[in-house]
Amino acid sequence: MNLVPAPVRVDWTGEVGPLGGDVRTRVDPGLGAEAYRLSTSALGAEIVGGSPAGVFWGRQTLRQLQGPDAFRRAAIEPGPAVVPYLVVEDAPRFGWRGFMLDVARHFLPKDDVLRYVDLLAVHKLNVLHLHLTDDQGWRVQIRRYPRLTEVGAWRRRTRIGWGEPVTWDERPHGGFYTQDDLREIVAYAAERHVTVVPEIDLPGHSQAAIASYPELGNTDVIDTSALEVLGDWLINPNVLAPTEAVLRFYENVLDEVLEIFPSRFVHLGGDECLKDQWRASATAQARVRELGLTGEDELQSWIVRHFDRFLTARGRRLIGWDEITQGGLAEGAAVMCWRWYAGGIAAAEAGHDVVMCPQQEVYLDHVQAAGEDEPVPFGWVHTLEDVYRFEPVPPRLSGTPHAARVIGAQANLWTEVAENRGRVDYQAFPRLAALAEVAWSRLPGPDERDFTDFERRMHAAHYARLDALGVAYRPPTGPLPWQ
Ligand code: TNX
Repeated sequence: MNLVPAPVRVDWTGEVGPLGGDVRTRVDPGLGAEAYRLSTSALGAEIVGGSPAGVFWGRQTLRQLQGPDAFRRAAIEPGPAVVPYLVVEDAPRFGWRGFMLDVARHFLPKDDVLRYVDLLAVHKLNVLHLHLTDDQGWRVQIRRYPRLTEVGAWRRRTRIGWGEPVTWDERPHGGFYTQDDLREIVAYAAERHVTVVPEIDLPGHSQAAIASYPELGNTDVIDTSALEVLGDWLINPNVLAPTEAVLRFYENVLDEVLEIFPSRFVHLGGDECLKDQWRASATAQARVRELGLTGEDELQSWIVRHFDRFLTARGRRLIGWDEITQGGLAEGAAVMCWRWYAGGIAAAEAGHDVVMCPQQEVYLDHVQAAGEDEPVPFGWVHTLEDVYRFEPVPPRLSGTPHAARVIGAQANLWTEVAENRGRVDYQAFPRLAALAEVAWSRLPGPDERDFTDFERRMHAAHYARLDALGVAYRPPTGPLPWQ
């Protein structure tokens, strides 16, 4: 079979023929929520799903059986596709099969985001995590605070890549999504059983917000009115002030964000918050004393706990990068583990849900081959094979009751060096296909995984599907599309 993701069970009659007239679908709640059973014959296809999502994933498999041309926007061959006559019974391993797209470092127009929803759905990935705010840009319209996009969505210049010496693209860059744009993305994704999880990063990675509203920063330490939306990368010392006024501001922001995004999980960042300004700030230090905290880590934790309660009271759940475990993890929070596995393991053992996306394994902004021919030499080498051998449940959790706390796997694509759709495609594919199979299928352990078979299926079918979809992936051989 040439399926990506690989099915749990396939009974093939050995016959191949035209797919008969109709595709009948029905929901049987007796199956797992996202599970499906697909049967094809000369009489047509039947898809039984445990839910509408299950039916939808069954449709994706049927499309795979129909051949690469089924992935074009319009049919180029008349008549019914030839398919194998078979029964597939399939169900996902994880409920969270995610892809994070950083639209803050480089803005991607709405159409490109919608196209990514389609690409996720083809791969049976069901979470699009949108990194909407960072030092370099604020991309979501907030009616109450218009300067967040009037000022915060634009920067004067941009560092080119990660190279030294630093060079600049002197053209302004920016853009944002209106609330209606985002509602459209959410609705389009929902039709494809993809949940859009918004990320509002705080208290670090907030310079675009501070440049828009200087009172959000540590005004007793630096002149925040002089800050601009950042054009450089790296970790930034300009973080939010830990004051009640800043909490209120972000509550108001979140009120509007929750109206747009129905997703149960809301991502509040929490990564790479440098605490130097808090150390130097009399206001922050007074807050540490007043709350009886041991230091700045607990101050961050206090902010996270505040928003954990805020979101819980509204029927939502907070998820954040694994730094939110520092200083004590908020009661209801889930952890997105990016710095190796330790933070995720500790959180799972303490009973918190965890999504695994370690930068050592699945950071798609990192290069995908050693040598000279990658466009920007950034990060560790993660080949297609490396991503295929990514195991979201680490050995220490495997076989224990805590393993169930790992609710999913995700690949992250930061866009410092992926400045347009072509570059995003190149970084994402084909590695996202490997991640999709890891997140969907119950594969053997990393060392026993049959990468040769995966590669064979890529060559036999999946590269042709990506071609039909117009994805500018990194080809296994030949000239590279970025050149
Ligand atoms: C770390 S991963 C970051 C991002 C960068 C990325 C580059 C994470 C939570 N923070 O801000 O873009 O490294 O790989």
